[in-house]
Amino acid sequence: MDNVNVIAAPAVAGALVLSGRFQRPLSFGLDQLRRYESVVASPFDLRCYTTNRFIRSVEPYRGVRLTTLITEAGLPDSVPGEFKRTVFVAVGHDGYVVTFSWHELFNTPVGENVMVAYECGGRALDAEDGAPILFSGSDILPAPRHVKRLARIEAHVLASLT
Ligand SMILES: Nc1nc2c(c(=O)[nH]1)N[C@H]1C(S)=C(S)[C@@H](COP(=O)(O)O)O[C@H]1N2
Ligand SMILES: [Mo]
Repeated sequence: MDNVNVIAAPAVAGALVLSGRFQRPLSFGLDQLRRYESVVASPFDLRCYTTNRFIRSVEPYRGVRLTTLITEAGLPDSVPGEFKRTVFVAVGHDGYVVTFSWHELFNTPVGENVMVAYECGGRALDAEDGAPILFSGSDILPAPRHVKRLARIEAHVLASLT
C-alpha cells in the first residue's frame, strides 16, 4: 500500500512502529491504519486473567488485522523457513508486553481475530481513548492481550538454546 513510512528516523509520537526482523520496518499513524481493509470484532467482556475481575463490557471494535500489518512489513526471510520461528512482541506505550507466535497468527484461527483497533461501537478512538488498541478476540480472558496505546510490534527470530 502507498503512504506507509519506511523508518529512517525515530517515529512520530502516537505512531505504531513495526521493528526488528521485518524486511521493511514500518510506522503507521492512526489515519494510515484506517486505510487498510478492516474487520469488526464481536462485543465482549473485558476480564483480567490474574484476578478474573470483570472490568467492563466493550462494544465491537473495528480495526486492521495484525497479520495485514506484518505482511506489509514483510516476514523475516534471510534463512529459508525462518519466518516460522518468529515471535511477535507487542509493546504498549508504558512498556507493557505481550507475545504472539507466527503459527498462532498465521496458522491458527486465533490470528484471524487479532486486530489493531481504531474504532469502537462505530465511534473513532484517539490516543486519549487508548488507540491504537491491540485486541486478541479469541482469547479466553481478553484483558492481557488487550493492549492500550500499542506502540510497537517487534519481530524476533528464535533459535534453539542448545
Ligand atoms: N498498555 C497497557 N495495556 C494493558 C495493561 C497495561 O498494563 N498496559 N494491562 C492489561 C491488563 S493485565 C488488564 S487487567 C487491563 C486493565 O484494563 P483497565 O486499565 O481498563 O482497567 O488492561 C490490559 N492492557
Ligand atoms: Mo490483568
